Amino acid sequence: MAMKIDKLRSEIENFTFHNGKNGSRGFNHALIQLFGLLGHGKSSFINTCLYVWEDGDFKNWAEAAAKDEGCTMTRLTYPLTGNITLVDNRGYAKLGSHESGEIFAQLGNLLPLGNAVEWSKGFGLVERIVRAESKIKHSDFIVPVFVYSVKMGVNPHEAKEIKSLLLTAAKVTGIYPLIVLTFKTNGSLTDTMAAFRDMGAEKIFAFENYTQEDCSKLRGRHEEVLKFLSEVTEEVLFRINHSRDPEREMKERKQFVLNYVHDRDKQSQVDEMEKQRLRDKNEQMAQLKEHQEALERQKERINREMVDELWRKQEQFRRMNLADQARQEEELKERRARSERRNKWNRMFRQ
Ligand SMILES: Nc1nc2c(ncn2[C@@H]2O[C@H](COP(=O)(O)OP(=O)(O)OP(=O)(O)O)[C@@H](O)[C@H]2O)c(=O)[nH]1
Ligand SMILES: [Mg+2]
Repeated sequence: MAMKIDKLRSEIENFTFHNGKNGSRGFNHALIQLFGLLGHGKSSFINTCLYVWEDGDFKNWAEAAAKDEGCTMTRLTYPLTGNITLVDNRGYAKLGSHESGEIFAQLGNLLPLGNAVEWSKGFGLVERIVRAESKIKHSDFIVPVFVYSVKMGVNPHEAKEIKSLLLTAAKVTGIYPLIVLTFKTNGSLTDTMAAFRDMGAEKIFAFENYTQEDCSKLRGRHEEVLKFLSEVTEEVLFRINHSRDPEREMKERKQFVLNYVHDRDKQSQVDEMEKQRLRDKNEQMAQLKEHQEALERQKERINREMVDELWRKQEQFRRMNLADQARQEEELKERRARSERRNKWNRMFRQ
């Protein structure tokens, strides 16, 4: 079995673009560009590859996060052989078009290596692409590798987003991304594999990454990693054997990414306008409601005032009535007294 590992090793070791049927086509370096969501194990996968390749002690080369969230902020390179380099990347928080503009520019080899990755500021991406032109090595050949954790599972909505991300990545690089599944024993590997197959992925690899806590060398794991790397070299050779005009393809890719960024910016302007319209509408509704409430309050106040007034009038009327009654009683009393006095006089005269 050691034979198999040795064979894979020498395949990777001996890989050079000059093995291409039509020569190197101006390429001399394969960049294995990892991309994917935050904390899915990109840096750990680089550690795993370097650990297997160096075959020494485990080192946290790519500084995989101590916690589950991940932490890479910069696009850093890790040379494997003289011709193959692994490129780590900042993971994105969610699959969204803002972030993918940047990733497509990277995958199209339109941005320089070693720079900080700013997902949220899609603004200025075109300028950065233009400024990077002089720094880009046209001899670099990018192999896209999408890293996804089995632990996370794939729901149908995500599957749709990932599928379109992978397809765009394929358009930009000329290679359908290789899929690296991590955390392979932490969830349903079969379901995740099936989900990626449904998206159209053909090369799917599954790993349990070597980590600081889990780094005792396992032959199976070593072999899987080497198989992955040798697959990358085969993919590259196939691609350069079948590519007609690398320079023209590069130009087309750049145009594609620039169009993508342009469309995305236009879309986000449209979204912004729609949001503003909704905000205006909500504000108008709120004003209308306030107005109605004020009217309602006024109506209530007037009602209350009218009731008060009515009550006051009634009270006044009642009091007037009482006063009248009292006066009448007083008069009656007086009349009685008078007639009594009269009677008294009369009686006195009659006697
Ligand atoms: N058990 C297990 N743990 C893993 C595996 N891959 C990564 N981890 C752990 O998951 C955490 C995140 O891994 P990272 O490699 O930092 O993830 P990342 O994709 O580089 O994250 P960002 O750089 O933020 O995008 C770390 O604690 C790793 O040790 C795996 O296959 N199995
Ligand atoms: Mg990382």
